[in-house]
Amino acid sequence: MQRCLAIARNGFGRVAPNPMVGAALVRNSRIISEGYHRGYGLAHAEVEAIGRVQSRDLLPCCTLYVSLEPCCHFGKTPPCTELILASNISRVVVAAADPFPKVSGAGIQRLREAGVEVIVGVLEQEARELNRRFFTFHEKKRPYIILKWAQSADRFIDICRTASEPPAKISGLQAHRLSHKWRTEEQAIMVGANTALMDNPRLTARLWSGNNPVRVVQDESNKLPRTLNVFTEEAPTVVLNGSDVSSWMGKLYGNGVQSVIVEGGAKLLQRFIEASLWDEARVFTSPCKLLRGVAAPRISGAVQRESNVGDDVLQVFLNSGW
Ligand code: AOF
Ligand code: ZN
Repeated sequence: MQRCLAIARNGFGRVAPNPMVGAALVRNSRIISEGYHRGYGLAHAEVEAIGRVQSRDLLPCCTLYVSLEPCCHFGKTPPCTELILASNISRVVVAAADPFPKVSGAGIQRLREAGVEVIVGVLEQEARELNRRFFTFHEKKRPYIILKWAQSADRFIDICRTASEPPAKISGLQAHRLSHKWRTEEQAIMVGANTALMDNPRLTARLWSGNNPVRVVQDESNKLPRTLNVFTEEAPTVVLNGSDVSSWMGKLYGNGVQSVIVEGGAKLLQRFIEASLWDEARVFTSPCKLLRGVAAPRISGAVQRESNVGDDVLQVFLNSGW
């Protein structure tokens, strides 16, 4: 199963909104074939693994390991359960049940009813963590929410200023680059109206190669001029008008957005924290001091990891934990 999870990761950035899935066929304690979901709309992991077996006669005495419950529905591809049954595989080991409503336990049930021995829950935590965006989206009916900001050593995220002055430079180039990489990894990026006005950000991933996320701006009073950089043609932009965090997230869910990275400002971030509507927070702390300015959001939650990124310290907080 560890191998399944490792190869599943190869699909990162290519399979969304589908999950990353890996599969392996084991005979006499050895992996004789493996495969992973390579891209949205392409064959599922089980199909790849089964299709690569040298001799189909070997299949009945194999155990199929797969990091997600085999599907039993017709989507862009036919159901994996039927291929497993047609292959006469008698034992299947699954890491985690599929939360997708059209599957959701029915794949496991279909196999069991057809006489296949199915074991569920091997490395389940790891499998759910790998596809935390997909699981959050289907189980909580909202995107996976990542909060991100950079603060000075004395916990300010900016100086007090007018829109004609540029924002304070807090973190270094490496942190900046890493945050652009993160933008390519999520489906959407969100900021508040004030940040859109004051910083006039483009919210694209210019310092990394990959897709630009959909830009989401909260603008309660519809005051944002369309000449701002968030409205350029580089990426689509969605404007959210309400004032309630959970209804914004409901809107994004309705549009199929599985993950969002929220980059400020402090007030908007604090609203997510107060509503406890966040999953991960990534905070850069720089060695510089501002002495006064806009106070950084206050967060409580376990620090999952801490590392150095150039001169900055990156802390990752988890809210619920996977
Ligand atoms: C599997 N193995 O490798 C994957 C699964 O439109 P489709 O046919 O690609 O189906 C997409 C759904 O199938 C997706 O939402 C998820 O529930 C499941 N993905 N299932 O058995 C796989 N990628
Ligand atoms: Zn499938």
